[in-house]
Amino acid sequence: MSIPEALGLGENYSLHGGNVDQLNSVIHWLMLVLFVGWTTYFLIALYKFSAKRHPKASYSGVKNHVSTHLEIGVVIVEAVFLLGFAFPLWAERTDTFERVVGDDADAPRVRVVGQQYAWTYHYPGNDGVFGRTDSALITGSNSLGIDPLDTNGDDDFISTSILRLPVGRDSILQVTSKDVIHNFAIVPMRIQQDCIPGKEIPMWFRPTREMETYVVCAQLCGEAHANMKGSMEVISASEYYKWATSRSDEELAKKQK
Ligand SMILES: [Cu+2]
Repeated sequence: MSIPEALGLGENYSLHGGNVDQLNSVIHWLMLVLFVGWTTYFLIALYKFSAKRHPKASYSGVKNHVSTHLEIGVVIVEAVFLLGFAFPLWAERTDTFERVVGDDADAPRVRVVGQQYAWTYHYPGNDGVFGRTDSALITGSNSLGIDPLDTNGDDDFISTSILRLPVGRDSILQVTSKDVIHNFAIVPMRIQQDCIPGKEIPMWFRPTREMETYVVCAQLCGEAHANMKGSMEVISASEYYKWATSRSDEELAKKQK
């Protein structure tokens, strides 16, 4: 059984997810080695230095430096994992999204807005540009505060029930929140990101297979946090663009009435 299986992560459905699983596995094996090592040391110490064998305590203690060297070794190995592997792996998921847009101007982009206790998805529509949003413009009928005066927003559409993305394309999610800190997590895609009010944080990934799954909130955000689940669907690119175009046309027709 592999480590991701043992952790109940399920199958990976994203292009980069193999690297996340690999790092996760290596870290867990390292922790197992440390756990067994320190437990063994603890048991030996209990036996060797018991009150029965040494009724009088030694005040000079251990003279050699083996444990110091061991600890420095562990710190170095952990620093290499963190700085050499974990940071670059994550930077690739967030900091390089502009390169994705540069390579593929049509790359699907979705604003993901968290609020207690639901997710709303804001698609930029056919023009690929999000309309300006302002929390001061939020009303019952304009839940994301899209500025009606900004023409970029005329063809924007919103999905409250489901996040749809095309298979085999790099998709960029821009994650934010309307109230408290949430965390948008898609476990089969091996990706997640904190949603912070006032900030829009990008993350991107490429789904490799068509699938239906769910997204969750991975940051305790209030009493109904556990209900903060949403559906997600990865569909063929042609189906996706057909859906997105028709939703966008609908919105535009509504505004031109
Ligand atoms: Cu939450």
